[in-house]
Amino acid sequence: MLQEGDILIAESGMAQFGFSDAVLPNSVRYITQLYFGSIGYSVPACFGAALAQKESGKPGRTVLVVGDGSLQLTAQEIGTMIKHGLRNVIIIVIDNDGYTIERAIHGPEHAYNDIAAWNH
Ligand SMILES: Cc1ncc(C[n+]2csc(CCOP(=O)(O)OP(=O)(O)O)c2C)c(N)n1
Ligand SMILES: [Mg+2]
Repeated sequence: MLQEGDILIAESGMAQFGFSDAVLPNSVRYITQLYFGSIGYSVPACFGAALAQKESGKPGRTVLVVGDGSLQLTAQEIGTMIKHGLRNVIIIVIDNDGYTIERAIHGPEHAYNDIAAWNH
């Protein structure tokens, strides 16, 4: 689905690992953090990227892929994107019922990996 001129942002967690060896179309820019950086970073990063993209006047979308757990830390920045009238944003939420990457690394049963279920 990605097109030339798009910006792709992947949050820490399954999104980031999933994109680590992806082949992207020409001129798609990719933003992520160091592995296991602070979750929640990607939503305000999406806001900043989409605002800069809009002000550049060039075509393209800002596409965010974010886990359901990370999204809950900084979801208010979706409101900021709406406030600024950004319509060039696509947000894909990996809704997998919590901190899946942590379950894979530290064990599947720990309750601290469970999050509140949101109706995305
Ligand atoms: C501020 C902060 N708290 C905790 C962590 C540890 N951590 C890294 S990935 C992750 C889980 C991310 O869950 P989610 O966004 O739902 O992605 P999933 O792996 O489920 O796709 C956590 C808790 C972190 N990196 N930063
Ligand atoms: Mg998750």
